[in-house]
Amino acid sequence: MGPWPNDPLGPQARSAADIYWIMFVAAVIVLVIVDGGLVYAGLKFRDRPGHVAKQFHGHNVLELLWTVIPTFMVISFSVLSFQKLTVMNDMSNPGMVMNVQGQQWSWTFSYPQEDRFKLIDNTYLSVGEELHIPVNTKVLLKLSSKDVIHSFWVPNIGGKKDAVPGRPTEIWIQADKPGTYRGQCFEFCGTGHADMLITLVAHAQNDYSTWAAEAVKEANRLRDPNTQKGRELFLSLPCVGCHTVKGTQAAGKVGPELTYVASKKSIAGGLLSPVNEENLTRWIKNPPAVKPGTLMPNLGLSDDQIHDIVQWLLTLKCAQNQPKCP
Ligand code: HEC
Ligand SMILES: [Cu+2]
Repeated sequence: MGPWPNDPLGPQARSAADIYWIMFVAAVIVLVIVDGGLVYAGLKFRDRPGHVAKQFHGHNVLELLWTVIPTFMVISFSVLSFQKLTVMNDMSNPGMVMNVQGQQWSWTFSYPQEDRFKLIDNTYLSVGEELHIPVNTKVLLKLSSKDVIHSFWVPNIGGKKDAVPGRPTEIWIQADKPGTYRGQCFEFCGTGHADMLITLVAHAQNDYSTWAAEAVKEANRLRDPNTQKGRELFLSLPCVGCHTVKGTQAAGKVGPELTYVASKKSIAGGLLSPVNEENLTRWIKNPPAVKPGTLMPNLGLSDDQIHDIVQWLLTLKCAQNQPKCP
């Protein structure tokens, strides 16, 4: 099912869904009794030829019942709500703590200052677009905002909290099973509000460190001086005469555009897939050997040069949710 609060996939959402269903069922029962009684009374006691409507004043038992029962119901709902709220607002003993910042119009997720998230420039992993958590772990999110009020909400996982500039707020989330959950900023925050999406990815406990290692490698690639060397090399070679990379002076039209090459499913017209270090290296090393007759020549680069160029090409990714991704 889609992002829908009544399909709870975590304890936080379940608390809210439980109370929703209890109140919904109670409301339906009240509706049936009250409207049923009304219709019944209207039909049975109505004024009609041969029948004079009964005249009476007050009915102690009935009045007592319809005062006591609703009072009891409202009190029970309050107690129930407070009970659930205590669980939902219980920030104690998180398995992991993260900082989440909202800005017009995206979220930035900063991972804990632990070795597994440490980058080569001694900062810690911090990424936009996707929030990755391990399953069955209580994750505390410290929310903040750079500009206006935003609101963090992943319906299936539950909990909804505003991110307010200058006033830190907290929320905890937990996912029952691995998967990708969609969310959305829930506070109108300007023209880009509708596109301020959240992708929450829950990993099985043992997959989480694999993901973390991969994400750290990815982030390090952007910080690696060799990647910069690869970019300069690419721009100094005939590559630019044949390929376009937006944001650089490479504007060639002979070969495919490489602006988001690392986000493509395949390269060389589908011959090489996925787009990873191995396949890019194989291609650039000797294109005609991979695809005889291709218009891209073997440029006779050294392994080091190819390595640096490939490291840079791997950073040419399309941010998720961007409209013009391949
Ligand atoms: C003479 C023009 C030419 C030059 C120079 C050239 N390429 Fe290419 N390149 C092409 C063409 C044409 C293709 C499409 C090949 C095919 O699918 O048959 C291609 C494909 C690619 C691809 C795969 C892209 C995709 O989406 O399929 C990559 C990556 C690539 N080139 C990188 C480079 C790099 C890096 C250099 C410089 C070291 C370079 N190219 C130099 C023409 C060129
Ligand atoms: Cu927002």
